[in-house]
Amino acid sequence: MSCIRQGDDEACGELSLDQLLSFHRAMLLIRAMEERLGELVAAGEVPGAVHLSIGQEAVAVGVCAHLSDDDWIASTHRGHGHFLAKGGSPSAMASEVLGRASGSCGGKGGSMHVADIERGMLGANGIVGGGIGIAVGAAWSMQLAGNDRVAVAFFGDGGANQGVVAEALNLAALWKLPLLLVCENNGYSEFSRSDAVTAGGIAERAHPFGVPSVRIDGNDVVQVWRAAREAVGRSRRGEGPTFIEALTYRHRGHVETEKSFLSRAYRTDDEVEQWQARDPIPRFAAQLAERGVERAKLAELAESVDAEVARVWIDAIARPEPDRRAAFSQMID
Ligand SMILES: Cc1ncc(C[n+]2csc(CCOP(=O)(O)OP(=O)(O)O)c2C)c(N)n1
Ligand SMILES: [Mg+2]
Repeated sequence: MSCIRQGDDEACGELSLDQLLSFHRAMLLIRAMEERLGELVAAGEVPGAVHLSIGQEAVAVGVCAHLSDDDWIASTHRGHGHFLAKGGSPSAMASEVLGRASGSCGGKGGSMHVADIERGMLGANGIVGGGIGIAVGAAWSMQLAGNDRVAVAFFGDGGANQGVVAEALNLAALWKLPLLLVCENNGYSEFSRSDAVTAGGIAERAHPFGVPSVRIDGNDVVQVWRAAREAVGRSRRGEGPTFIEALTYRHRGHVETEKSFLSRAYRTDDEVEQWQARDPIPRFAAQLAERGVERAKLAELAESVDAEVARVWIDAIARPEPDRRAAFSQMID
């Protein structure tokens, strides 16, 4: 955050004011979409389990800022942020989550399967670690095609314990695949603390394979952007994979309905409050304000995002469900 000047739209050092504001807008969009989604879940309007990424927006935004529609990402069960940061349509996501025919997968997938092939979003995934092998395959296909595209696998600290991570590191290192492994370490795997189920450091797991790795503050969008810039650059130059461990926190439960079946709390109010104080969005807004962006401009941005999001959900709710026969049709020929 060394160089932001109001009115200066040229790249100033690393990032232009326009880019910085676009990061802020993208994080606000994810936050507002998921906050409304949480309300709809509570109102019983949403079929299937819903995992919100509120608090983790900076990782999706900082990484995807480097990607075009031609690059691929594979996501997790907590995938709305990845979908939106990759350019997926908020309307198509809202419809999908509500099981409407206008959804990005025709309403067949729901929250855990939001996908948009045109935008290079290979899908959220209900299988923990399931996106990792898919991203390796995507990276290999791009290497075979001889282009400079990259693939990103997002996964959690729980996902980091799946065997496929070692397999991915091995193959990607050996074949120098254009792959980013991005572990969103939010400290929990469902209701288990990471330190109760995970041995040693996660970023360090890349070392034996000779894969460069870095542990970063995943609640600082510029820090994420910088780490991803280096990793994406390396992959585009044909220098192989990078492993990023981004430390972050989910403000909400593992799954929206968890209070209805959990008998006791698995994290303290104190801990949640401490992380809320490091919320990536107000933190970034404060950095922007410090460097001269008027608070009124930031408020205007937030209001316009809120208005857009309200319209998106109202429209999606009014959309029809799929025809029953669509259950037997394929999405991709
Ligand atoms: C292969 C597999 N094992 C177990 C589960 C059940 N499960 C769903 S989410 C989850 C926790 C995942 O934790 P993490 O990877 O840290 O992601 P987070 O929920 O924290 O974003 C588990 C164990 C599953 N969906 N798939
Ligand atoms: Mg986790």
